Amino acid sequence: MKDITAPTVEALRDDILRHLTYTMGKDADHASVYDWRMALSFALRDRIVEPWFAATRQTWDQGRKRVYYLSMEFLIGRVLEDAAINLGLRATCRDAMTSLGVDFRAVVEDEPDAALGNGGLGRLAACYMESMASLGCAGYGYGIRYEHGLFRQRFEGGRQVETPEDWLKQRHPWEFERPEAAYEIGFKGTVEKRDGKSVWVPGETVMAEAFDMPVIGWKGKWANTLRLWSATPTTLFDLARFNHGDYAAAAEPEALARTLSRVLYPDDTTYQGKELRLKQEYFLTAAALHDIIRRHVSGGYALKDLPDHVAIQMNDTHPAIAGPELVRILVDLNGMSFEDAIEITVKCLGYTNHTLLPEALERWATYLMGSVLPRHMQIIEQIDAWHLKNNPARPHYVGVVKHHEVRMGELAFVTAHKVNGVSALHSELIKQNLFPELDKLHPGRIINQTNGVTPRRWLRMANPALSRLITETIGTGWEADLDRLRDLEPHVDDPGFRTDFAAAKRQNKDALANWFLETQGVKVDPAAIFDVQVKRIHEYKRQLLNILQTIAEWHEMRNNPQADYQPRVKIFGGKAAPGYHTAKEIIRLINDVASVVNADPLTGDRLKIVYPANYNVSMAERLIPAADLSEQISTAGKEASGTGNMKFALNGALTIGTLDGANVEIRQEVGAENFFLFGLTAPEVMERRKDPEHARHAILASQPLQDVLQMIAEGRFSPEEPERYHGLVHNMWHSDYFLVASDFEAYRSAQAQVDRAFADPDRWWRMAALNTARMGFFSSDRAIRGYMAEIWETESAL
Ligand code: 26V
Repeated sequence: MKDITAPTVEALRDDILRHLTYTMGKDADHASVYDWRMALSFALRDRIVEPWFAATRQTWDQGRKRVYYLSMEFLIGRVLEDAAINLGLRATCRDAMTSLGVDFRAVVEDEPDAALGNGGLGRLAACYMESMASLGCAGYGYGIRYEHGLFRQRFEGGRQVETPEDWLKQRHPWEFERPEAAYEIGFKGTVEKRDGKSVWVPGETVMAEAFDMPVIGWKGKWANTLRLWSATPTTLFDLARFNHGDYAAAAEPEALARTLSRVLYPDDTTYQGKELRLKQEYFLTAAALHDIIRRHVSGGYALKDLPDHVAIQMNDTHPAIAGPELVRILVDLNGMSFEDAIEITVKCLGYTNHTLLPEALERWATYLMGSVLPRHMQIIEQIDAWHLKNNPARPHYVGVVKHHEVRMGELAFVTAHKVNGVSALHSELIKQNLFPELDKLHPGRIINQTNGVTPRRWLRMANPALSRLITETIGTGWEADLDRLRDLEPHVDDPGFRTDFAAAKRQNKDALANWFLETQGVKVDPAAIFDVQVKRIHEYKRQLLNILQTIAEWHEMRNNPQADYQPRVKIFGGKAAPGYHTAKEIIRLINDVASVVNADPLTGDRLKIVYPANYNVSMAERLIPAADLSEQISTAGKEASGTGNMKFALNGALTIGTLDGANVEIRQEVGAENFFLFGLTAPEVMERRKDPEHARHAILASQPLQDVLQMIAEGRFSPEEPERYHGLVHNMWHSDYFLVASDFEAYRSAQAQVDRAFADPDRWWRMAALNTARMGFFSSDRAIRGYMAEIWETESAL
């Protein structure tokens, strides 16, 4: 085993050359970066297969309980370097490539991101897969192998333009096709009664075909599987129609099926009752459940013992049809009683809620559910009735089916034994605001599991400079035991350590500044504060607050050029949902302001704005290690947790933020004195909204904000179309639901505190290093241990 996971540079080089020759059919003289990447990926992949088989074998032999993580999104990003890191082979890979005359970084960066997710929810699923593998938690991820991941973003005249993403145009070397693992999935049709039993006769069917990706844990001690389903037609071709010359119609069954796994829905803002989305959700869930049951039965176990062997986690409500589907499998296909089936179902299922935004909560019209999944609609009614019968105190307005809609949150709640929020604040708000009645009927069912991020990818891989310093200072082992970062604490009083810490940050900032120059054509001062806000563009995340404050700062610099300003680079990144008009206006405003500010000789290097297009996992890996300041400024009560906030603080950025999501816990951990807090709290937000004139009052109380809004309204940043932002400005005065105006002055003074702290390097680098030292809690290993103990009732195999 040892020589498999720890080859010499020469041995790895031989493997690479062998794959280049025999897998890629290329000789070294004519190989492209792509060929080298494939050859290296296959050479590395060979070394994952053994531990992967070993883990699978051990799980079977020991009859281990398996965890199944069902998610419509897995935002994996690149795989090659992460695999190399976890196998302990990054340096070996680099040296092997160098010895072949190939630039390792160029090879790594040639890999397209697997962007099978929108944002936080999908990236969390990817971090959790990595932690489960690192902890030896036997598990599978189940998702969809979208042919096209999240759209690519370009800017044209400052506006977002979307183009399709095409990660599978090239071969993805990390997947194994499994034609033998295929299931027929039905839709529509009718429900018939035969001998008193319900039989669903689908009107449409597709095949779900499996593609497996190994997920290798830290040091290669364990590996799990991410199984992604691809839709293929059950009948390939309508030969009769083809022979009649009707070629388009002949290909219809194929086109219909492939549509199912064609694209990821790019909208995580507003729920829309789209039939295709419901079909995707059922497609994933049904394929996963059939696979789970087949594995259980082939292990020789009885269906009644399912909860002893199987834990299924629903990542938000997207796979919440799992409850009805499992009941259907047990009752209709296996003759179990409904009472027994629902009991087993509840014991197996867990539900994680990721949002309180009412517009993002899934509800399906009963007519749509009844038409796409007629048998499931009956079972949903039955589950609702069963729940009411067992809970006669349930208020009349509470239920799974209400006003001709199926509420997926309520369905997930009543079919799960545990429901969890993703930060302490969020979990409290679930109890108080989202499911207060169900919480009373089922005390203890709602629990908290604060999110976490994998330190392997987000510190060790993304930030080699800081990782090296950490290892030099406290030794190895922190990657798998992040609480050990606390050992850094005594060193923050050592000026030499602080200098080294600052130097590591500077190295990352220099690299980012070069990248900005090369790719964005913007020259920035690497000594300036790198102030970063990267995340999906949403009104509640308040990128608008950030850009309005930036304008105010610029205005002040121009009016008072002598004053002592800390130079700043304001960095933005993120995509807007294609149909989210306001978010797209905010993007355009940021770009318009950047054009004006960046060209202003009066402010010059003291203020720059950079907004590189197409923010994704790989760009996050570049930006986060180079950040000084992390913007986490959502309206309190709206951000369920945030995970970017954790990645920044772990990498030694200070946070400017509201008391929202996991910011609350981050501040507790790193210390209030090492966090720039501002803004209304969640209860204050509710209170403030009761004043219908809150926006006008707040604007009138701030001269700088009035000036900023006036500049925008006059077309200062859109001279060719002065009225471009009249809608935005009007909304600020007359609605401002997300309380940008109410928090504006508090935000501005917090930014002034940032300036003062940055002007004192001793103080700043002490604070920054303390952030890194105290972020151990936010490892996804801690989070997964919590899920294992409190939801999945399973133990590590290591
Ligand atoms: C909703 C929908 C609606 C249908 C179309 C596709 C789609 C995709 C995603 C969503 C919900 C997104 C919810 C989400 O991403 N929540 C984020 O979850 C993170 C991980 O828990 C958390 O850190 C963020 O605060 C939270 O916004």
